[in-house]
Amino acid sequence: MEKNKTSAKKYGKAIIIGRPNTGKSTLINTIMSQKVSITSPLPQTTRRNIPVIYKDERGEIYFVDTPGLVANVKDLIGKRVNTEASKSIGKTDVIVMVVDISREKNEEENKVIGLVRRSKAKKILVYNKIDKAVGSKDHLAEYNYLEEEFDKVIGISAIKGKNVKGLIKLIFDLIPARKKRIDWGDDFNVEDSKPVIPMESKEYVGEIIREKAYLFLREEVPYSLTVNVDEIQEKKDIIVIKASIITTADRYKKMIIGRGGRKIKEIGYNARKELELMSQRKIFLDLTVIVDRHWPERIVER
Ligand SMILES: Nc1nc2c(ncn2[C@@H]2O[C@H](COP(=O)(O)OP(=O)(O)OP(=O)(O)O)[C@@H](O)[C@H]2O)c(=O)[nH]1
Ligand SMILES: [Mg+2]
Repeated sequence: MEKNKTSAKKYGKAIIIGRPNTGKSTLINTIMSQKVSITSPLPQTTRRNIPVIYKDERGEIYFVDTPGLVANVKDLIGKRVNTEASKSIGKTDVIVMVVDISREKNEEENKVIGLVRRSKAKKILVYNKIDKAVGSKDHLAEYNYLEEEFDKVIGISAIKGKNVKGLIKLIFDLIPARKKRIDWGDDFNVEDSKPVIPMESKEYVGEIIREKAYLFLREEVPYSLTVNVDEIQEKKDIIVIKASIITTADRYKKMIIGRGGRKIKEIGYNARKELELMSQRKIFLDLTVIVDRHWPERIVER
């Protein structure tokens, strides 16, 4: 009995794509029941592909959360973000395309659909934010024409968790039954029932700080910044983290620091709180702001 069950398990890969801000990272966090990918109300929050493994009695799904595809690429970050999303599309079993039905469709969707068309993978169209857009307020009609290109269609609320279980079932249904577990590589320890955060902790801590910066800064500033964690020091009863927010100009630095240091304090306080909650440890966060006009040119491929 047990043996049969094991051989019927499914192992496959699903990538989550869509234009910026449709709720891809929120969805991945809900699926994993923990924060693995940062989210914010601003487009282009995710900057690189974030892989995670979902595991239950049915098998394993290797998910990749991708940066939202942008239509008019003007800057280096935008370019990089598009390349990241596109390169993830190869060799996947399932493509999960997330649209935000509370917003009008635009040319970014065309870019996404262009990519989807090129793939032979199974395809699921996800209508997200059904909690927000109901009845006359939604833009569902603008997306309906896409349905014929997809194997399955489902409406969900990533933030409320509505229908997310249903979506996971659809993914398992579309994953081919394989005889053997796939070796996902060294990044993952799937024997552990807890999902593994596949980032170096420095990177992950940096992402949490970046998320809080996005949250508390005015719109144009976030795109000019990146976060570098210089040091994580484990002491007996405290973890000391030294990090810098790197931005491209003095005026941004001023805005990040804020009057009397209020902004940076707010960012630091909230990042620290979240890190303490996650690690169940006391944390000292030493946050500085530096100007480096050239940081966007220096992002290296991972
Ligand atoms: N009302 C509502 N808001 C949602 C839902 N899912 C996500 N959001 C919000 O939409 C915004 C964008 O969410 P993200 O998960 O960061 O979107 P994303 O697609 O990962 O964006 P990029 O990484 O920029 O491509 C955030 O403010 C979320 O809280 C949902 O189901 N309902
Ligand atoms: Mg995202």
